Amino acid sequence: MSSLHEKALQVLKNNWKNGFTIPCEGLYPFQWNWDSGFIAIGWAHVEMEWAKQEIRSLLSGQWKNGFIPHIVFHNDSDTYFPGPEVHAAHLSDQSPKVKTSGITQPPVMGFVLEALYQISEQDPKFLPFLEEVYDAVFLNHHYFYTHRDPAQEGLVYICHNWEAGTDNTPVWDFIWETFEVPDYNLDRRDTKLVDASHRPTNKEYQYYIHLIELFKQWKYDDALIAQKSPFLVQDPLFNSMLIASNQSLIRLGELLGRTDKVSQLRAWNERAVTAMNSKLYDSQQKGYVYYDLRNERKLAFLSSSSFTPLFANIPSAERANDMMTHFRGGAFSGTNHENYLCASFDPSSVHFNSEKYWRGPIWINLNWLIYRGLLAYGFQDEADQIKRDTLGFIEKYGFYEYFEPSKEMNKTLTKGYGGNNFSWSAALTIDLLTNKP
Ligand code: 9WN
Repeated sequence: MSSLHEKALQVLKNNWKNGFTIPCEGLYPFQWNWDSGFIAIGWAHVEMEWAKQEIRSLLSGQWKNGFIPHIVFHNDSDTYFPGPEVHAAHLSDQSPKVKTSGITQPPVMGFVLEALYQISEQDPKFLPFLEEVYDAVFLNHHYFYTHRDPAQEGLVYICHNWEAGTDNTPVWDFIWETFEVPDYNLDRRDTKLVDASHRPTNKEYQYYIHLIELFKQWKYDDALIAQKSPFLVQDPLFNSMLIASNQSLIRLGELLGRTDKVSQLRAWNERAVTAMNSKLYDSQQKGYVYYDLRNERKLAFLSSSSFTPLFANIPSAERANDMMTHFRGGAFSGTNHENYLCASFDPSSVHFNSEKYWRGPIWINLNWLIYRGLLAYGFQDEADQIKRDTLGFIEKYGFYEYFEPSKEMNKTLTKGYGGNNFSWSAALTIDLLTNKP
């Protein structure tokens, strides 16, 4: 085991709380949904039982209707705002006994299950675990396609920026412009724990909290949210994760003989891929963009999310090739390749900020998704580059939450941005180091 691998494992071990892994000590002290998916992939390489346990713990927070929350509060902590009392998920008649939030995150669990099975080298001993959790993950997809797609287009919406995972992308600025928020009393802890200039502003947090307050008024009723939420967006990353997970659940369902579920997944998936390509692809931007369902307009901005459809086999080979211009002396690489891959927001945009949470810095999970997508399409050079850039950051600075894209600025930097000893940075490093190529 290389020393980087050992260091990564140590980060995961330190963040393991006997049954689940927190993303980051202090900053994120509970179990997070998509973090747990990436973390399980890391655990699977070293301790498969812990990977399984990570997923079981997340699913213990699943609601009766199949919804999986973005946070499960198994434990108490006073280092995070907003905690369980602010989310107040008990207001919904669908919520479970354990405390959870009432919003979700990108649905990675389907493809994570398949990744675990591959890491086990298709070990038949893994199948009982698949049997155990398959229906719960299927039910989650059923929830999305029956509660989050009012026009039955094949694309699901998110109703909160924290559902996107890319929580403070400049794209949300254009949603915030469309409504007013009261002045909430914020009890933020994040800005005391890490450099406040890397985090969202208080004004932005007012919007985040206001949406939660609205959902609570509506008792987290999906029909009311669809009817009234000022934030209702079809997001390219979120839908790509659902589509990639559909495809994994189809393959795993065939293995388990779940014929009816496989047929249903195929039907959802076919419609979803068609809708992604017809509605969210922007041929001028050469990438997948956002659709503001509430205000019926395209938000044609490029972010790292714009490239994640590669991971879900969505674009045609020709379209995928067009998307590569951004990495070949285009906006994301920089004309003279002055940026590392892949900034979380278009570096040529006036809204780009290289240091601030999701407004420009590089995140390891997005890089991992794009790396896998590039490989799948045969873009070997770009895949090699993004892998090199990713591991280069980790080797130089350690397991930070996000990193500076500009090569010039990196000459004088001594650390990454946001939290340190961040679990998915460690887990996906293990995967990148272990998996060939
Ligand atoms: C809100 C845990 C999470 C990630 C998100 C990341 C950040 C939370 C926050 O941390 O969001 O969910 O409080 O900022 O943006 O992607 O899952 O690591």
